[in-house]
This record gives sequence, structure tokens and C-alpha cells, in this order.
Amino acid sequence: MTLVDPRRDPAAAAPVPNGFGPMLRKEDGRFVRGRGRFVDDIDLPGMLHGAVLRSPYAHARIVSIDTGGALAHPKVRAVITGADLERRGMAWLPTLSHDVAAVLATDKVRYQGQEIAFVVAEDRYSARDALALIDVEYEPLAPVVDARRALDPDAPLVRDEVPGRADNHVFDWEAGDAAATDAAFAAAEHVSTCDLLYPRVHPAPLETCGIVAALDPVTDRLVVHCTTQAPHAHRTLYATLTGIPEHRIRIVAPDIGGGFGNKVALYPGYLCAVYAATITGAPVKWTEDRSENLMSTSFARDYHMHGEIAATKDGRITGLRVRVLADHGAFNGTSQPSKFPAGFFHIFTGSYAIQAAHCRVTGVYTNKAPGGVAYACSFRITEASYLVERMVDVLAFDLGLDPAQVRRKNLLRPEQFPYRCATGWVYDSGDYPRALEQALEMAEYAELRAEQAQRRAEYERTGEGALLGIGLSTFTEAVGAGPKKQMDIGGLGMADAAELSVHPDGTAELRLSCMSQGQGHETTFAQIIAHELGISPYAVNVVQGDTDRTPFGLGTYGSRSTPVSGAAAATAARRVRERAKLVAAAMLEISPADLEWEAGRWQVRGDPAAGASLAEIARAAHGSLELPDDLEGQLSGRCVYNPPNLTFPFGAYVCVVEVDPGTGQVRVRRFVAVDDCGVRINPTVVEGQIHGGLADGIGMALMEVLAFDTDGNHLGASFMDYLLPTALECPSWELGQTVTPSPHHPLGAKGIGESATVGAPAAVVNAVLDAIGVRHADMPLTPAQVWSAMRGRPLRT
Ligand code: MCN
Ligand code: CUM
Repeated sequence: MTLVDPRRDPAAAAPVPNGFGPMLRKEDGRFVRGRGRFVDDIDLPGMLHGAVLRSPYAHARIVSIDTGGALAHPKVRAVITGADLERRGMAWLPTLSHDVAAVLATDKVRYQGQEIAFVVAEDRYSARDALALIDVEYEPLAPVVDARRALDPDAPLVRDEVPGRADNHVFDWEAGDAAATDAAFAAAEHVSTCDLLYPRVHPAPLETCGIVAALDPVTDRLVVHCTTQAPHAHRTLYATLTGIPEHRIRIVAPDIGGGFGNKVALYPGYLCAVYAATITGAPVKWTEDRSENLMSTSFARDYHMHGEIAATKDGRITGLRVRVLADHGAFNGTSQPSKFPAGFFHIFTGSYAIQAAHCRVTGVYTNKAPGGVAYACSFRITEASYLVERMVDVLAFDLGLDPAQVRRKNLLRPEQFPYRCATGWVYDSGDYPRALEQALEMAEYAELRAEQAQRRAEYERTGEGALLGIGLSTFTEAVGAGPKKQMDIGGLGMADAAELSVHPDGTAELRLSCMSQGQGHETTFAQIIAHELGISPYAVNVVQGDTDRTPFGLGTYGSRSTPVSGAAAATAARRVRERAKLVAAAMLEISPADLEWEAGRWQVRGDPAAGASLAEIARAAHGSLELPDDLEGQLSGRCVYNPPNLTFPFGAYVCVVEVDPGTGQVRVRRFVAVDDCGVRINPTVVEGQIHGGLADGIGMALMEVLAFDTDGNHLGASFMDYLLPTALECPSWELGQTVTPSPHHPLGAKGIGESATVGAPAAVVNAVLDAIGVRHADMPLTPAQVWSAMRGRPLRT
């Protein structure tokens, strides 16, 4: 693969053919030189520093808070408590999921790490020191930690501030046809059931969350530099929550060091910094440390699932039924489209033709941090995909069939697309059998099975050697929310705008509402414009992350940037191209109908030598050329794109593991991943996204978990305890691809940012359980878990 080198003179750089293709990321020039500019790099004159006092208890009544000691600290400028916020009506604020959440605790604390007070000092060290000088008297209460106990009649009440509330129930929600599904199960030849936990995990971006809030004394505006995946949505939320009108708020997201969903929500620390800036009149910076990030910001998953799968004796699936208990923590603060309390979980029939399906989800409060959905989840499709991919393997186990055969028998066929699944999603396009066969071929599946049998026989004979396991996952994703009629976040419809201006010299500026956190938008979105206008991607400057400079849109999560903002950018470019045609016609004194577009220029049909390049047209459009009355000068276009449907990327994964039966240690020997995200704009970036997601999959399957003890103490508040996968745990990925364009996306592209995180965990788990011949054991499959499972006693978190 040849790569275009960004260090070369942009003007000299050969445009990638068609704009699309592998090229090094433009943004990496500054990142590899350490010249990225992140929120914590921002230093404003007179800036103060905030620190948050957090609860040591999971559940306790606050008897009193004495801030006197902290206020006496010579460098402390202010100490804010819940009582201060309460006077301004800001102690409790609405969440995106129809609940309220405490900004600073007033009555009691509901999870360990909950925010109680905010100290503002002249430097970060003094702010932190002063936390120890605040005296809080607590009356500890029994916590509810296990979601399975949350609805017991004697369970401690998490949300007793709500008058009349008698239990920890948040919501009940269902999808699919219960009666038809019951009938399918009643008539089934075979039924397999399994209880599965998708444990609580954390996105854990390298850069933690942070903010610098400042009131500009000259313009009287609130300027917020913040780690946000959704700058415009945050602007609307700040306006709603603070009462400052939206035109007086500017949100700037500089470089972001990983989001993974963690930077979608508004956190108490942000609001405290904004409040502190208003009362002190000085800019206030607040940057979390690692423990704060792991303890208090958006966790992910925490779904207890009871799955039932009905089938014929030869493995044709006839029904799927799921009952979910969802642990939402102390406040229902999930960031997701507001009409979907369980996100997009109801795509749980996955890649299979299962028309009798029903799921019921019950949300409960516990004494744990709020949040939910975040971590490359596509709004709970991770949980759904894990469920169905695991259930298919359980079915194969129970029937004594090969998991590849069961998948072959049940995958949707290409001629079934567009396919309406049992819960109403309309899959846009796909060829699932092709992806599966390609993955099995790359993995040399038959040979692997033979090696597995040989190794098992050897182990049984000698008690020595590693066991081999082969795990499959054939998953379907759904990314690119809207359409806005069905999907909104906090009442904001999920559409995105893009604006494109071509400068007089023919280079261009693209202004986007989405916000890269490492996905390479500065490169790939420039490639989209290059593709549409026939100019070099180096000639396109991509502007993002500043609400004063970019059009409104809902931001980057749910892998929606390419499906939504990408479509907006392509459409804006096509509008520019059409405008350029009219200008060219005026230049050439010819009818527009006689012009054709070829490689970045409008030329006369039948006389290709006569024509004008985009740069010549741009110059003319900004110049003194006489244009028709109805044609504005200059060369720009914009688009607000409301997607007609989501895009449905998919893939087939094969994971090969070796398990040491003596220690339970797992080594991932190979990982074959065939992904289909439709047309690939930049294959190198796409592969990078897949690599990252596959590593996530290994992390969740083998080591990541936010665990709690029975008192609600958080047991994973550092990277010593919350384990992330490194290159050491990852094999050299073997990637394949198929290309099934999305029929409704202007470029035929589908999102890819979360596919591997969604699809990989099941493949790894299926492989480990296949190696040890165990029907089911919950993630993470640590050595202790594997060892116990092999002895018939899998651990339960
Ligand atoms: N792309 C492409 N061709 C396609 C699809 C995508 O070239 N057919 C490119 C895109 O243009 C973009 C990248 O691949 O540069 C990812 O695109 P997309 O699938 O649209 O996803 P988003 O840009 O919306 O990214 C969001 C997604 C999410 S939701 C999480 S979570 C996640 C992920 O991206 N967080 C990440 N990948 C991440 N990667 C990094 N480095 N850091 C994060 O925080
Ligand atoms: Cu759900 S994590 Mo991503 O959608 O930012």
C-alpha cells in the first residue's frame, strides 16, 4: 500500500486517486511531534483551578458540611457546595434520560466518588490540598450494590428524595411480538437458555475529562473549552441548565485524546467550573485525574441478561427471547436517543433470520455511578450482539453442532435485503454468508478444527500442552442516528450540518458539526471533498470543535460521523459543484447543459480542451465576472443532512486462542476480522479503527471490569486494577473486507468506528469457552475465571 506523505509540500502532493484511498492522517503531523493542543494545555491569564470533593461512601446521609477550614486556606478563592447551587436552582439538573441528577450532593451521597463540594484555588495543588480541610459528617446507610437485589422489598432506597417513591425501579421497556415469540417457543423442538452478564466496564480514554470555563469580560460571553464529543449539543444544554442564552455561549473542543463515548455527557465538574467562573469572575480549569474518571464518569454495559433461543434439532433458529436487568446506577443519566431507554438493544436478532423475537428490559437504580451506554457501544448494540452471538454458540454446544454450521444455516441471505427485522429495524444492505466464508477461509477453519482435536487428544493422554479454541462472531451493527423524526437527544433531532467554502485560489474550508477524538476526521473529511471536487485532500482545511465557527449538529458518537456528517459534507460539495457549473457556463459563455464534470473541471461536452478547473472557477466566482442575476458570487454550499435510515455495517470474526489448562491463562493466537462498512473512504483509517476495536474486544473479554465490594467500594479506580489491553495481549490482526455499499448514503459508506468493539468480545469468549469445552462463563475471562470454569464453578461478578 503506498501512502501519501503529508510532510511533502501540500501543493506537490499527488491527490489520492478519486480522493478515496490510503493516506497518512493529516493531524498526525502535530500529534507525533507532541504539538496537539488539549484542554489541559490551555492556560488563560488569571486562571483558577478547581478540585472536586468526593464521597468515600456508596450510600450515606450528609449530616453537615463545614467548609471553614478550606476557605481559610490562603490560596483558596471559593468553596461551592450543593447548598450554594440549590439557591440558584442548580443542585439537581435534568439528565438526557428523563431523570434528574445531583450536581453536588445535598441530602445524601448515592455512590462512592459522588461530587460533594468544589474548591477553587490559585493552583491545582492548593485546590486539592484544601479538599482535606472540608469536614463532612456522614451517616452511613446500607447500599444496594447488586442489581439483582435492587427490586427486593427490603432493598435500600437509592432515590428517596422523590416523594412517594417506594422502590429502585427505573423503567420497563419491551420490543418485538411477545405472543408470537411465546408461540414459537411452545412449538420448538429444542430450547436453550443461558444467563449472561455483560459486566460494567469503562471507556477509559487516555485523556481524562476536563474544562476551562471563562466569562469574557469584553463580550460578556461564556467561553467553554471542554473535552466534548458534541460541542453544539453541549452549548444547548449549558444554555438550558444555566439560563445563559445560547448566543452568549461558545463551546470549543480542542484536540481530544480519546472519547469512546466517555465525553458525550455533561458532568458535575463542568457545571461547577462554569458556576465558579461566574462567581469568581476568573477563568476556572478543572481536569479529572484517572481515579475520578474511572469512578464517576459514564460507565458502560452492566446488563444482566437471561437469553432463550428456540430451534429445530438440526439448528435452525425459530425464536429468541431475552429478559434484561439493566443497572443504571444512582441516576438515570444514559446519553442516548431519548425514545430508547435500552438504546438500540432491540437489534438483538443480529445477523440472523429470526422473525419471532421479544426482549424486555428493566432498569434499576443501585449505589453506583450513573452513565451507561458509553464505550464504543452503538447505543447498547454491544450488549445485543454479545447476547445473540453467545446464544448461538450455546445452542451449538447443546445440540452438538459446529458453530459455523449453525451460523451458515441462519444468516440472512443477500436477497433478503432490505430486511425488516422482528423489532422493526430495516437493514439497508448486506452479504453475510460471503463475509463468513471469507473469514473461515482466511482462518483455515477446517485445519484449525483438526489441530484442536489433536491437541485435546494429546492433553487427555498426557495432561500437558495448551488447549486450542476457535470462536466465531457474525455481527450486525446499526450506526448513523437519526433519522431525526425517530431520534433525538435532549429534544435535539439527530441531523448534522456541513458548510463548504472554496477560496479564490481553489483551496477549500469545510466546517463540520461532528468532532474527532482520534478518528482522523481532518483527513477523511478532506478526502470526501477531494473525491467530490477533484482537488487534493491537502487543499481542504477541516474546521471542527468550535461552535462559533461550525454549523449546528449533534456530534460524534454512535459512529454517526461518516453516515451523517459525511453525507452532509458530500452533499454540500455536490452543491458547490453545481454552483461551479453555472459559473463555468458564464465564464465560457455556454449553456450549463453543454458542460460535463471530469476530474475536477467543468468542460465542454465534445471539446474537452475547453473548460475551467475548480480553481479557475473559484477565482472567477470571486472576481469581476458578470454572473447571471440569480447566481450569487463566491463558491460555497451547505447541507443539513437528516439521514433516511441508519447504516448497517457487519462483519465475520474468527478468534483463535490457546488456553493453559494449568493456570487458566489465555493467549490470543490469531484474530481474523472481515468487516464490511460499505465504501471505504480511507482504508488505513478504517483498519486503524478496527484494530482499536479488536483490542477493546480482547480487553472486555479477558480483563476489563469495574468491580465493587458489598459495601459499594469501587475496586477498579486505577489502571493497576482496571486492566486495559496492550500490544502484548494482542496478536497481529488479520483483516479482510467485503464492500456492500449503503444504498441510501450518498457515498455508499457505512460507519465503522464501533464495529470491532461490538463484534469482537463474543468471538474471544466463544473461543476461550470452545477451548475448555465449557458451555458458559461470564466475562472477564481472567485466569481465575477460566480455571474455575474448567472445574465446573465459573465465578459470578
Ligand atoms: N471511515 C472511512 N470509511 C468508512 C467509514 C469510516 O474512511 N466507510 C473513517 C471516517 O471517515 C472516520 C473514521 O473512519 O475518520 C471513523 O468513522 P465513523 O465510523 O463515522 O465513526 P465516527 O467518526 O463517528 O467515530 C465515532 C466512533 C465512536 S462512537 C467511538 S465510541 C470511538 C470510535 O469512533 N471512539 C474513538 N473510534 C475511536 N477512535 C479513536 N482513535 N478514538 C476514539 O475516542
Ligand atoms: Cu457509545 S460510545 Mo461512541 O458512541 O461515542
